Amino acid sequence: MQALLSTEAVLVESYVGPGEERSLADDVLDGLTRPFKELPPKHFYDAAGAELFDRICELPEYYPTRAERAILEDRSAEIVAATGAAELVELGSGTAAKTRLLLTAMTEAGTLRRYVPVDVTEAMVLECADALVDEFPGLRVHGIVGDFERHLRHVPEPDGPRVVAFLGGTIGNFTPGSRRRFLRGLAKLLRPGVDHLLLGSDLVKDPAIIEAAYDDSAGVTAEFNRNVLRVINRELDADFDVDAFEHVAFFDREREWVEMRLRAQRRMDVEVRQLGLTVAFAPREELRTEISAKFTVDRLRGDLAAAGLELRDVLTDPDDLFALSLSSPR
Ligand code: AVJ
Repeated sequence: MQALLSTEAVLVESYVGPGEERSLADDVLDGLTRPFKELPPKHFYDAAGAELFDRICELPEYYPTRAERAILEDRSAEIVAATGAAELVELGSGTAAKTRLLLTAMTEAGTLRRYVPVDVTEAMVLECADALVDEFPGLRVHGIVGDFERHLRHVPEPDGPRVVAFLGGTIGNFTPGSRRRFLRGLAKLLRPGVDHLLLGSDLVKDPAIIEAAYDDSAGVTAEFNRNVLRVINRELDADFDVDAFEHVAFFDREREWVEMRLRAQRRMDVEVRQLGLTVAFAPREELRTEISAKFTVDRLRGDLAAAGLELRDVLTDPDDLFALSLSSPR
């Protein structure tokens, strides 16, 4: 652990150090040597990828961000009243745009004490800590620079009634088994009878609406998808011809998830020099880059129950596009 900043109001600790890049190397070695090629979506988000994702959130077709914000605008006061939250722990906090709605409601209820953002991007955690202690007088921030899949044990002991927020629908990026395992890890941060999980989940709906959200007419999602190849080219000295890959997005009705893939438009041999690896692509061969699961309330309840969590409340937007759920350990 490295302490990056420590003042009266702000403490930021980092758990990502040299050697952490292994995760990309391991995922590429693992994922590109399989019979069905696959990469985990977390490597989309370098600076360019984070910017492309911000642009996605503004697209007319991409409804989840707007729908979730609408729920928070409407119901934050109710969430705070139901939980008595004094502390907000946020996983994948980013710029904390939607967080402010919750922190404001906590201020208005007179309960706000501490914000604990967890994010892999050091600059994000430092900048948002700095901004938030200015915006919310008396707030303390304990930031964790780390991967929410690996560093949850570094989240400090609770300081008052806690809400752990995992927003945006990112829970959909996990396959069903690892989703339940991850939720079990989250449940360990919560005390029965006191603390709550606030989980953002995209809902099952007309596949045409979902597919448009992941294949927008301006082509921003396609660029976001291809960006993972640029990350690999730069970080692992690879030579992907990025423009030779076509963006593919489709809703799998049986599994109730949307998949993004990159389809090779011709035969290719790609060198990943840092790994001493040559990866052959057949014409039209596809590389899966993301799954984003869509939920029914029943499925959500089942996944939470498997993690020892009981669903207390489901809040949706007027069009039933997206859900924020409140649950607590049994
Ligand atoms: C950030 C994981 C919630 O799955 O909708 C947006 C990422 N991928 N467009 C999602 C994403 C394509 C997004 N999450």
